[in-house]
Amino acid sequence: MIVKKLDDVLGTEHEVKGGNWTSRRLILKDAGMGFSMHDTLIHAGTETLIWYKNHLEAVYCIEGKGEIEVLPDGPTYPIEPGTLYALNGNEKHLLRAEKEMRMICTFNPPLTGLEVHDDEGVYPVMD
Ligand code: 9YT
Repeated sequence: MIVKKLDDVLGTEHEVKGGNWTSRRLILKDAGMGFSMHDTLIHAGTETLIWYKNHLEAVYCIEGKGEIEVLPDGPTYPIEPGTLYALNGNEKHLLRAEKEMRMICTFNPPLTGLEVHDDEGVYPVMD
């Protein structure tokens, strides 16, 4: 069994700063769960291009306010606490935060821990 607190991750290599966001990675591939789980802050006033070609991601907002625009033609959905979105089609998207958003993110396959986005907003598959 794994029991962890956010404080255990803060200030370690698993607090990953991606420019527009800070991802606090709580469960990673080495935990053997088959998914990773992150407590992620999307900083206020930012717009981020993301395209997880190699991963499925589900995101649950617990704080803040923003929106997600599916590319290339929409739609755009508002995000507030209690909103979940699941990128079950590897959708390319723009994520905008009006107020800092705190998001619980799960990835399948799990991240190994140190991934950051490339220019297209993609995470590589790390083995
Ligand atoms: C919500 C989202 O996709 N944010 C970008 C960071 C990423 N989810 C992560 O690694 O926590």
